[in-house]
Amino acid sequence: MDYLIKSVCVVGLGYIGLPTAATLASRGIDVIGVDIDPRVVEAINSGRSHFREPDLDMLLRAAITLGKLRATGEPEPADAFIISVPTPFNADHSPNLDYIDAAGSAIAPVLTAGNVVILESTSPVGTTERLTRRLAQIRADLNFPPERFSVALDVHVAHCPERVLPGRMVRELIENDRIIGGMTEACAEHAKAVYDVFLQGNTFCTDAATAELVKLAENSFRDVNIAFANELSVICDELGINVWRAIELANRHPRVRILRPGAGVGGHCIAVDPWFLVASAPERAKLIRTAREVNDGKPRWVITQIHEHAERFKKPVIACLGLTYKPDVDDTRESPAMEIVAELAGTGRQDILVADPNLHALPSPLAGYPNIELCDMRAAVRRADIVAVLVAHSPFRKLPREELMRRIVIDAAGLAESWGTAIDVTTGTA
Ligand code: SAJ
Repeated sequence: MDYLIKSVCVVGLGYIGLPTAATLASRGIDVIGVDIDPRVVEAINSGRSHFREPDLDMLLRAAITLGKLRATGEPEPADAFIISVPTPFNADHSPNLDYIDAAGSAIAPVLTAGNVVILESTSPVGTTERLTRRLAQIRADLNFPPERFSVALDVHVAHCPERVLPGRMVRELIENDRIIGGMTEACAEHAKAVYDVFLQGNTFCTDAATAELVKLAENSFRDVNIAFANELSVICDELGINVWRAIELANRHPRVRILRPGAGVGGHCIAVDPWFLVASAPERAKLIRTAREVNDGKPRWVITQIHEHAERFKKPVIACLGLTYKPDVDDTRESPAMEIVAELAGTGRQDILVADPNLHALPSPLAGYPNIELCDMRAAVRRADIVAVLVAHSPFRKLPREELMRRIVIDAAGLAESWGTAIDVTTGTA
């Protein structure tokens, strides 16, 4: 069956919703973007993205200028609905589905027969079914998918998890393969019609629960692999071995691909999603839980290393290089570097100089500390007793080697190789 998609309502204009909305609009679809934050709505309607992402501003400006994208606070009728709202976790690591529930309640009144509703937010297994039940409850006049195959549905529902990498979203959105999990086969086919509008990658259809699990498995796979690398870095430090060199050599094996150790795992995906699997099967998800714990423990280990070196100074000046959750982005959410800087500053025993080429101001959680100063990376190194490299931002590679050689360098990000080896470097780099 052919499904015609002329208009799409995207609920949640964040890191995924906005690039998706702009991409659909760039292909001639009439897109209504919905966000609960009026500042976001206003910025988008004036052609500005509220976060930095390569090429997104250009795409967005074109969509707004052509009149194909309009942001608003309330959902409006459309052929298809895409829900891309956050799925955080609660204090006990259980998933918080409030935003998805709220999005379901918001779109339900404007649904009509012939619609498809797509959940893109990363979700615990069973969430698409939960969303379907909610929609069916509110709209008893429409026929929604039951758990088993059915015919003559009024509204199709599917899960199509996003997979784009921040920093490369605009390209990956079009090029990456996508998994489409329908509540029924027809639901998956209908959702596929939406992605056929812009997708160059392949689509693979399955059921909703499998699609939910696949997305969680992808991010857990990466988390487990990074935990392995982080554990190796701690072992290597104890044995006096350069972990970066060791991993580089191990990866020369054709079937070995160890990821990079670091100051910890941050962001709103890899540090969050594995917990959804743990919450679904707490007794079974042993490895996945341990990986989370290993990665969450890494910032503390880096802090201990810094403190050990700081002991020899009366009031040490510590330059912390990098604050964001990963290299070459401006996103500090769940950033291990933020955690490290806050903890170091909190002791009050040291002055902290923070340098991050992607940030123009200290993020609010750090702004209140009197002993943290944001400064240029070269000035930070020049003034510091100890240099802690927390994020491998590209510009740090150009730091003058002679300046670094006169300092204690604690390299949690693996940049020492780019400065040459004759630097007193610690933390898993020997
Ligand atoms: N990290 C390491 N070592 C590595 C790679 C990453 O310590 O070798 C750290 C990063 O520094 C960062 C964290 O892990 O703190 C996550 O970074 P990332 O680049 O691995 O992933 P995200 O969170 O930016 O995006 C991930 C991607 N998932 C996968 O690669 C399987 C992306 O494709 C997903 O769309 C995204 O999660 C998401 O939204 O789920």
